[in-house]
Amino acid sequence: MKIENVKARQVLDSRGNPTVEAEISTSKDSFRAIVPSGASTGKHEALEMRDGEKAYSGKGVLKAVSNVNSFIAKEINGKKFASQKELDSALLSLDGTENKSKLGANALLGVSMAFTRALAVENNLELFEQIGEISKNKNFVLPVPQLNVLNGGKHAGKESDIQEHMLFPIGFDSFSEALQAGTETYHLLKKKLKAKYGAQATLLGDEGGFVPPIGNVNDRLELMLSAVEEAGYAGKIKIGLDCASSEFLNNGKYSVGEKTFSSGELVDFYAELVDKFDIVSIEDGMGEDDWEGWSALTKSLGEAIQIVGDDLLVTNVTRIKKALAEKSCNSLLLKVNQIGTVTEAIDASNLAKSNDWSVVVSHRSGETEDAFISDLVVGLGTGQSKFGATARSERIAKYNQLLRIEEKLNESGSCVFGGKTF
Ligand code: 2PG
Ligand code: MG
Repeated sequence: MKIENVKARQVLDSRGNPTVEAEISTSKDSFRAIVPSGASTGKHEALEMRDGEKAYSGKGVLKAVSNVNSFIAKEINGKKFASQKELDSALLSLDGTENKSKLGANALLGVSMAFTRALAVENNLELFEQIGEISKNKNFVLPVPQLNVLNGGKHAGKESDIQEHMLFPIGFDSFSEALQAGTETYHLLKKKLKAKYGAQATLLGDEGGFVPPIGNVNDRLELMLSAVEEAGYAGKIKIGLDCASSEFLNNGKYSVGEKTFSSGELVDFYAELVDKFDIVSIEDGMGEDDWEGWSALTKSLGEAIQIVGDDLLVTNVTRIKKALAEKSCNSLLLKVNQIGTVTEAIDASNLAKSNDWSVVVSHRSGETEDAFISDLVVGLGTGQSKFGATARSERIAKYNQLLRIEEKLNESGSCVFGGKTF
């Protein structure tokens, strides 16, 4: 496929921060993609290039945009690329650094995702089918949606706190039923919060979850479970946490709310929570470089629940290999912008899957209308997504695209739902 032209522009994300949109033209059409952006960013992620100048308080991305319009355009305009890998290899050698610090992972990723869209149309495929081709996966699977209904930590302006409290609707036969049950529970939770704490408690955080004034994680989980029960889904909707614990780790100590824990004490704290509540998954329970803590956590809970590595792994094959060797976790959180190209993200997913880990395809807290990750999760067939609560259009765009894909797969009689059991 020949790329006639590539260009980029600065657009805004769901927090009103600038981000990169890339656009590739081929003989068939023009194809766009927008890059997401995190807040509780892992320190080992590929570099997100920001201008650091006056505009948008330093958050402008005009340098990354200009890297697409100059360096990348010069390299790929008018050239033919036979595969995703060929294009991404060209981008990687153009950048030439380990963490994409020359051109910016945000410059590379926009072009890489727009190319996948162009390739799909060139091959007369849906985007999820094209991703299946690239990743050599033939089993398209609709994911169990992890719904982040209570926001904390950096997504809610509270640093020493668990970041995400999620509903896991696992006891259902289809994605749309799971989405409905999760959404009904989300609405019921809103009612309960309003009745108990007033309307203020139902304001939304960055990922569409509520930010109630409930300091204690036990109280929050109790409230969630009571909403699950009242909605009529006891046992069918479980609970998951993303602790994002690097954010509350200081000088080797973890502070959650009023309490301070050593690494070992934190493992015991989680074990108690798992015991008390219906928790099936803990993400970033330990800090991004606390390898010992991760191994201890997985040793203690890894047989019973999913232990997900996000900031620990940063969708990076080298870190995943280390985590496999050290038995640090049993699940990969997959974020395309942590690594910077579609090919590398797919390699990370395939490595995790081939080692019997589960894989959760994830949004960022700063998102846009681009629903690429919906096709990604189905195309990779990983069976789990983390796209936030069912509110705010940047999250809903993903859920609605999953509903369209579900309809399509149902029509062909090949719709499968749900991931590896945990
Ligand atoms: C996370 C993500 C997404 P952020 O920690 O998993 O929920 O948050 O994009 O802010 O890193
Ligand atoms: Mg996380």
